[in-house]
Amino acid sequence: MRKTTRFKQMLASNQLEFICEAHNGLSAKIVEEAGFNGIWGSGLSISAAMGVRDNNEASWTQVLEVLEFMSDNTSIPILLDGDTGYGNFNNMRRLVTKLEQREIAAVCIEDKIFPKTNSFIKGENQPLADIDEFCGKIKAGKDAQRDDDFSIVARTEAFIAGWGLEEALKRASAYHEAGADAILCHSKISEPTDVVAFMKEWGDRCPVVIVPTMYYNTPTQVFRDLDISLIIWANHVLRTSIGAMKDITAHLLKAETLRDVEATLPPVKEIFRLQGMAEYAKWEKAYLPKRAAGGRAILLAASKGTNFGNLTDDKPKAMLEVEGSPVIASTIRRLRDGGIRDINIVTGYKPEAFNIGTVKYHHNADWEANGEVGSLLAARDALTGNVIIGYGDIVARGFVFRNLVKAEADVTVVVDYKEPTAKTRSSVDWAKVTPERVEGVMKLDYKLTKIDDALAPTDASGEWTGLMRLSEEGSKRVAEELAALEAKGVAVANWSMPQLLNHLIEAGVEVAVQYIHDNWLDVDDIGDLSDLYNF
Ligand code: SPV
Ligand code: MG
Repeated sequence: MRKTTRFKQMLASNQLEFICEAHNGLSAKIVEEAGFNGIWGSGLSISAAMGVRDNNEASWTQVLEVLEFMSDNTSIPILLDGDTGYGNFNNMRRLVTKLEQREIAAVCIEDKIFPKTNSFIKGENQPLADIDEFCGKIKAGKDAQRDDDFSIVARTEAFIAGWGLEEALKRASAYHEAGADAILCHSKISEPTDVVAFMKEWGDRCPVVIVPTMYYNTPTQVFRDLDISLIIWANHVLRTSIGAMKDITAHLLKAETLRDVEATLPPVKEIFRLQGMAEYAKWEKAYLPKRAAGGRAILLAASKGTNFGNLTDDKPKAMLEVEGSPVIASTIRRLRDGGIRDINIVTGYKPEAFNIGTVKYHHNADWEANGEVGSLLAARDALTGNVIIGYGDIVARGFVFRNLVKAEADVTVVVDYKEPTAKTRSSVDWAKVTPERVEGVMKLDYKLTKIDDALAPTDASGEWTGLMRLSEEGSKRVAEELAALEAKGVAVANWSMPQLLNHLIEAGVEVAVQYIHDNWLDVDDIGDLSDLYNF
């Protein structure tokens, strides 16, 4: 059912209905969730929430913008407090059109002069509109509406301005005849005397709306007995929030801690719920391309490094600095560029030397005795989901990580296909890859068959860089293999990473290869460290 129709039915129903004030998208939602069947778009509250006076200081289009958020965020009808209609008959026509476009169900206009002042501020000093002029405004609004069920509530300020019952009735009759769908009879005294007197004379000519802000002590049954149609709780959400905001700010200023506060507040996830994040998540799933979840990285950085002399007296080689930045920081920066945020470092030698923020540390206490897999096991908790595993002393260019993140296989290793004679090092993880590399063809489906540092360089397909990536499935498989080996009593903690990879291959796991050429460094000695200057 349209919001206009629902509001019209509320006016017509023979039971007393209630609507509650809201002043923005959030409070409107809260009013709806509370169970109210309608919202009062209060001029006082909307202007106050903007930090301005209820004197038409906010332009009507600014009010319209707030209403749009309120309407978009709710399914119940909104009755806008349209002040005086923001001008003459012509402004009223345009207002009704714009309100209908935003699915606002109804507007209430009051018989004062633009720019108005709130009724509770020197109400008796405020001039009332000329009756005929105001009737013309009502007619113009009714003629402008396209939806037959859009309602115009005419509000008389006769009591507020001190004119009394006779004037109120005269005006209400004229407005009713001009086509108003309901009369709002406003009063500022603490007893319901004005509305009681009005209702006695008015009878059931058309629905009557009241705002009992000032005669708040009146039992609601009095209004039922009077056959009032609709009660507006006009400013109570705003006033409550003013109280809450004052309390929290005073407390925080004084306490200088959140400790006593957190448990008293709606949790942050309540904000997300009210913002409709659940609905967002549903559509994100439907429309956003599945991004390879960035996942995490585990960097094995337990070893001291044997070729750096006294440079590694107080820190491991991964923390040796080049131009003020540790070796491992360079890798972390590039991992982050590749979308990896959850970075895990396994320490061993001199763990206290690591001072890199926003990473998680794991410690391999047995780093001297066991092997690289021992370090991996120390970070076992992180071995889930998509994981890049590397060493703390391997530095590679950003594209290497960016490509690796996108790998589709469950296990992927990065192999440098440079000719094996390029550099002679003490221990090289030669990789045997199938099929044999075809020059210039990089897109082949290469698989690792073995890593073997005893392989004759000329028999190798390239050198394993020490970098690998496991998919969610891959890390699950690796964790299972490790657990199975441990269960069999295999001292798997003493294994090297190549041993683990060879074991996986033997166990039938396909290990995909991403080839690169150069663009990485294994920082093993001072020479490598100086290469990092230009890297
Ligand atoms: C409002 O809520 O802005 C109203 C009601 O117009 S009152 O403040 O009582 O005038
Ligand atoms: Mg108002």
